Amino acid sequence: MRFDVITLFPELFAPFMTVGVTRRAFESGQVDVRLWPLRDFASDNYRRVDDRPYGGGPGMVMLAEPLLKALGAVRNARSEAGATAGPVIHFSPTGRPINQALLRELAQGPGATLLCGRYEGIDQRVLDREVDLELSLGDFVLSGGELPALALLDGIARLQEGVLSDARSHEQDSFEDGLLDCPHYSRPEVLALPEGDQPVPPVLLSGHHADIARWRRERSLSLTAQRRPDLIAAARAAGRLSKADERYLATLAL
Ligand code: 9D3
Repeated sequence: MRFDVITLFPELFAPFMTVGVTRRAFESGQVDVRLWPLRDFASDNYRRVDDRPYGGGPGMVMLAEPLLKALGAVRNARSEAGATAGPVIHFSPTGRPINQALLRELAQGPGATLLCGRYEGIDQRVLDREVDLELSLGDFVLSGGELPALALLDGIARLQEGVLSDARSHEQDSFEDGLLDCPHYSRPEVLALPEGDQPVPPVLLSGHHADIARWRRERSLSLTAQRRPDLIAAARAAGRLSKADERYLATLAL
């Protein structure tokens, strides 16, 4: 699949795409990322890409014309390469929150064109004419859409075939089953600390696979109930909680 990224800061992308488990997906072209520096599409001699907002107020607005030119160039390039157009996605604090279901959907499609905003936002007429989907990384304020775009690309890259060595890593991910992940431990068995020793929970050393699975499920349930009660409600509504899960949840003092 192919992603075309329109950004004022293309140099931010390579450092993320050349490290870690996702590197393979990017370098093999499984996830083919093309960068389009927005300033190259500016019309005037100053390479201007922003201006003051009509109606006044603080901050600057990204100009429609460079964005429309860049989007046109991307559309032509995708068409010439025989790539499906795919959706145009704009990253914005007013977008709908990115979640794992959306990443799974995009991971099965032809890719997308990613529009990274800076400043206060982009001219609304570009959104009205060209944008299919507005996405947010969550309810906090960033300085632009590049990190959200990288977050989306990272999440999609790790869903590609052959990226995670153990295929089952997907299924145990937080959110793949709708609950937060359980805690993990590795060597040494006892961590000696000034405040006292911290042993690994004995059940994990017991070799009793059913007991270990039940412990992990219960840790997931209690953590999710404490931190993300909304996810418990969603799992319950989707019929993803067993009778044993419900019995355990009923024992928790929340
Ligand atoms: C004063 C109103 N601000 C909205 C909270 C203006 C504003 C702040 C920051 C407009 C744009 C931005 C830049 N942010 C993004 O481009 C962005 C973003 C974010 O800030 N948080 C979460 N997800 C995203 S996706 C793009």
